[in-house]
Amino acid sequence: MRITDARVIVTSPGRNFVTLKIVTDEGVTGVGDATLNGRELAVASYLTDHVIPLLIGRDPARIEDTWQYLYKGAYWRRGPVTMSAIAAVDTALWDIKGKVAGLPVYQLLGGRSREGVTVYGHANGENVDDVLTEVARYRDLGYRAVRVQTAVPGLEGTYGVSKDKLFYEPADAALPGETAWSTERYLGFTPSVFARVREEFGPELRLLHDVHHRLTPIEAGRLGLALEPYALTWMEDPVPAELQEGFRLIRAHTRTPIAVGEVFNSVWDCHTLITEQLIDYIRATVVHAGGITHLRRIFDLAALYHVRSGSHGATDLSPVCMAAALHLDVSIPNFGLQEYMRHTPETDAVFPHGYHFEDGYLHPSEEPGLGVDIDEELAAAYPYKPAYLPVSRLMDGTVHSW
Ligand code: KDG
Ligand code: MG
Repeated sequence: MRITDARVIVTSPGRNFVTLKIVTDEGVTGVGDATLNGRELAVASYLTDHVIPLLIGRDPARIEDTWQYLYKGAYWRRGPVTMSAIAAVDTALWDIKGKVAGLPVYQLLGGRSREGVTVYGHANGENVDDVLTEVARYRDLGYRAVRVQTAVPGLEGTYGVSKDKLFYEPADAALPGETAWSTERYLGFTPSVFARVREEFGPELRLLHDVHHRLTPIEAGRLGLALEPYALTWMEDPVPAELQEGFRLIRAHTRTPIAVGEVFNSVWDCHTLITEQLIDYIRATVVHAGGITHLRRIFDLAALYHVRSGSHGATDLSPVCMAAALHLDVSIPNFGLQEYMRHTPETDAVFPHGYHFEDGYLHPSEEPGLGVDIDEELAAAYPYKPAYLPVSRLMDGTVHSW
């Protein structure tokens, strides 16, 4: 079997998605997600101009060799654009392999390690009463884990607190919007939110919180300590993670578990975090961390050091990425949690898929391959729209971390 064609499909059914479709001489096709929020066209060009010409004529069965060829052969390694492009190729090749074998991809990864994939949703609100209503909504939908975010009083626009419910769309403007940040207000307010949520929902519901890289390590230590009475499953992205050693300081000050990795694209972004046991959950994804092949390598390393998976699954990761994530989630030994933000009905129609939610769990498709496709005709009805993530500024106007 040979690859005869590969095409990049950019579509915006409510938000932008980039999808690679690989076609073979035997008519078997595979899809891979290549969406990089706010930088979609950079990955589309990387694929079209630099990767697709190298794929034509290759044997689609040689997944590992193709990965190594694209990673090592290009001289320029890593980075979100390169790794999202490699991820798209890798994911599409796993899809083809599953279809050729007549098996869902998780069977090729060793088969099931669990019955379902436990997911968490986002409860967010403008104030504590709003957020309590949202947590109740997720509990009533059957979710066993909920991420809780509340607008910080006195701040204009808190990142991660969306107006939409069930969806989450932070890339909302043709040029970046701005949000304000005050560490003092945030640290003073956030523990009181979790006190109310625990009081209302009891000890069993798993609670999570995303700091969106806004703190320094010692501030994160203080927040983690203040949150200890409310037994969070994790505190996410407490600090920007370029300085992996910085997490030693957080660890020294709190027993609140730490999750990080949604912006990581390689095992080299997290090897110190994992091997020094500075984190509890690694949140890297199929689309941004080199596909199923590389993400599995990261999860295998993590398993040796008591670190579980907790993959990012916001709406900017397409249903193709979600389908691929679920095959990994259900098969690896050290699965922790999977984020699950629902897609809009328009997105679901463009990406018909066989995975489904039931009773707090997502279940991968049982169809051969990934069990997801793209309706190219429908996709063409939604042209690309520039959309940026907002920039955060401190109260004095300084550009702040995100
Ligand atoms: O593209 C950025 C979003 O996916 C991100 O802000 C979502 O932090 C996020 C999360 O945990 O879902
Ligand atoms: Mg996050």
